[in-house]
Amino acid sequence: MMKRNVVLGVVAASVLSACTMMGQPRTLAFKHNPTPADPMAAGTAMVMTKADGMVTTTLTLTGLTPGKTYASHYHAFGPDSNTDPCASNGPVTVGFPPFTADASGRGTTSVTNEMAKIAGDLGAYINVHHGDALSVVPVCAPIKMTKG
Ligand SMILES: [Cu+2]
Repeated sequence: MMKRNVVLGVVAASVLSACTMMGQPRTLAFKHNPTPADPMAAGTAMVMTKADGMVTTTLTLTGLTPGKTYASHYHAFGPDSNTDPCASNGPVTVGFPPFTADASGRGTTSVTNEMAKIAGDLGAYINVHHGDALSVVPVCAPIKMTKG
């Protein structure tokens, strides 16, 4: 009986470590764009790839305008730059649910999508926009640094 419990414990531990490896998250840093909007804005995007081909991305932001609503997207590498995804002006490939910054300027949002939608140039960068003025983009997380 004692021996059987030990064996079960070893099996459980190895299953646990296999899961941890499969779901190893990748953390990307947001950088501030050359805009006076939300000068203290910063944060991370945590990208978790799952075995079923789905990807969950969670944005965690600070330094936003309290009470303001934000829109965030994955963008494809656009035509305006081949080396700076955040300046390339690419089309939206995946949208995050909008979120509103709390009283301390913090906000978070999360989306799950098929990996194929953000593979290669389709997932070049993540933008966070002012919800009421999409041309205002305080921060961007570059993902793919070179087009193609
Ligand atoms: Cu966008």
